[in-house]
Amino acid sequence: MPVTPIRRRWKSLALATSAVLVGLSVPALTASSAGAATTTGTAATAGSTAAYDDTYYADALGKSGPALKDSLHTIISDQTKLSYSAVWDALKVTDQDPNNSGNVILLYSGISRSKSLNGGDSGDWNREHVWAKSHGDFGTSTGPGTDLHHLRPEDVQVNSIRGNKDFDNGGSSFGNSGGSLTDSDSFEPRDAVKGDVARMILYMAVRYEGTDGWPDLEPNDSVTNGTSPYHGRLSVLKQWHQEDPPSAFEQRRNEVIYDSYQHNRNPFIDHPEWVESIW
Ligand SMILES: [Ca+2]
Ligand SMILES: [Ca+2]
Repeated sequence: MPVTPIRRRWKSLALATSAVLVGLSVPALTASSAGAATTTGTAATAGSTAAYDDTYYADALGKSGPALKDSLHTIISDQTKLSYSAVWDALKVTDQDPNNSGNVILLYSGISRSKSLNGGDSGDWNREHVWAKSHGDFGTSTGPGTDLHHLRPEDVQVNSIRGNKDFDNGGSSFGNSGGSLTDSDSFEPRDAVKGDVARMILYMAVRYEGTDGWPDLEPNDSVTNGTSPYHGRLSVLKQWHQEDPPSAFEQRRNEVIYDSYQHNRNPFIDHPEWVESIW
């Protein structure tokens, strides 16, 4: 039976609060992992910022492992797609600084920078592909290269330093790092976005299964993936997912993409326990 997503308004606070209680009752009862418990607590504290409606996931609820992944793939593949040029304006909304509506927050740097400084010069911010676009070589035509769920504003030079490295622990600081580290073959984001990065990579793995003209993207435990459609390191990403559960900023971002742009969701922000179920 096709699932009809319920397009709940972000600003419907009363409805949102009740949706939190209803929506989270299912994972709270069925999952016992520390991640799920943490997230339930976070969501309850955060109130309206954590709201979603589990009707969206109706076909996936109760499933696990490959069956869950397959069901989520079907659900989240029903989406609107953006052009690469449209991504600029979308990021100004999805990544707006909660404390300054004229700015965006840069993912790895943690810097708040003027929305108007989007571009390619030193001091500008540009469109970082968290799943490095060379991993599968999908470029920037409409598809995975324009999928807002893994695109984030980042300082031009920091974006270049990250390059197409896999994610792993370790390395040295650099200019505007914000606490992020890098070495010759990997990149470690600052603590506050480690889980965000993990959930973005795992979203891409479920969304892109090689069925729609794009490569089948999958996580693995390597830091030498090059142009293969893989991204590492899975064991580290899972650890980061546990250490850094979804924040209000990340949950709002998921809502904005769902409500205003792509009309699909990152399941691992809504149901953190599904990471362990699939991987
Ligand atoms: Ca985070
Ligand atoms: Ca995949």
